[in-house]
Amino acid sequence: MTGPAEAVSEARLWARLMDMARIGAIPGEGVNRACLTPLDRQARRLLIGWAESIGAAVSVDPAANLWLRRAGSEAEAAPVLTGSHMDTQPNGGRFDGIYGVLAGLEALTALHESGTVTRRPIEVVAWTNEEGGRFAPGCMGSMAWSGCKPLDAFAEVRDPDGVRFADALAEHLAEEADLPRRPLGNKPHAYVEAHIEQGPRLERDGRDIGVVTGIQGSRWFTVTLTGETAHAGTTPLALRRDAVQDMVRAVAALNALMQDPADVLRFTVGRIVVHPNTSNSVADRVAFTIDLRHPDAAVLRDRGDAIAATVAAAVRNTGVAVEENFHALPVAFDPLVIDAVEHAAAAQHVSSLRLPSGAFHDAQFVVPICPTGMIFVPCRNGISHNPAEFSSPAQLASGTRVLADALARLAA
Ligand code: HGY
Ligand code: MN
Ligand code: MN
Repeated sequence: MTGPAEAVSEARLWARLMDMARIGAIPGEGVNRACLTPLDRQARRLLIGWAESIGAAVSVDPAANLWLRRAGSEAEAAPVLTGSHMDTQPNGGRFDGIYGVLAGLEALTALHESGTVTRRPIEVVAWTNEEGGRFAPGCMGSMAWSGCKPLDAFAEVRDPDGVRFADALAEHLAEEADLPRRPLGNKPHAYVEAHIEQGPRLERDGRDIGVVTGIQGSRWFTVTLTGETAHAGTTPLALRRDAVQDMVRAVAALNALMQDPADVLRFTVGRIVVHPNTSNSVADRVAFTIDLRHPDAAVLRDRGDAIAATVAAAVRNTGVAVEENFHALPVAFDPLVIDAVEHAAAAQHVSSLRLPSGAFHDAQFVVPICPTGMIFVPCRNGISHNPAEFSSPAQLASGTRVLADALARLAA
């Protein structure tokens, strides 16, 4: 009798990952599959078909989080939860997020095929909008589910085309009206999420599995500078209220604020929206994003809280508005799950390394609800949020076998 880990199929997992990678494929083997879009729904239908083929029960909650449930011998026992997200960055790769959902499905399939009965039910969740690429911030589905934020706190967030989150969600739920519903929030026994590392540690240290110890904190801001538009040819510079020039001054000042000789702090200006965005008109408005991360909550607080004053002191002649729209505190994962993952890796005779996560994940918001942890697999050169993102079939299958083993342990 094979155990669930031995029943994991590397070929089936890889084939399903490649099937998903075709939904929203972009040049360079990348994927652009935003949340709450027809592409997202096409991917979800594919997943649902596979889940139903092993008798898993499918349901959707008010935040459009998608749930696949495998029964346990004790129906009322708190389930063991795994999963990740199916949405990608606009210029994303084939593995970020979707790997954890398909690894969860593969674990359910392996449990099914090995005839393993677990006491606890096991659920796989696909969280809505983890990336925050279309609607900022990320992790809306897991924040709504965990009660970190009420779902309607996101209603008025608009995507680059001006679509309201509430409208995109309503349209999505209407398109999936045929699927059973479940309420927001439940109390799992434990949560384990499988994910590519998105960093270089495992590959550099030659380890197969990352036993994730926690996640650093993240804060997102949008800074809006408002000046006055003018003719590029006739307006003297001395009379201009140029939002682009003030953005340059503001970012230079923020670079100084965010100095860290140890290179632990992460400060990114990744999105800049300029109005009117024409070559021969002075910009009257610039909105730019700040993504600030650090493992120490105090550093995150002090540097983040200094942003508004730093920008105000740096600009010359524009109005300043700073809005914070995401604040995920650093979290430490639970020894119950860390140990289950470490023991599962040992049982699978693969090498492992304990390490923190530089990327944020939905797991960050599950921590207050139940014992939580993650499993990392190596990714080539640590590249992610990039079409070149790659993990090998063997690496992905190894992580999935450890996941199946850990889930079986926690669900016993
Ligand atoms: O941005 C992040 O850390 C995650 O990969 N979305
Ligand atoms: Mn991810
Ligand atoms: Mn990501």
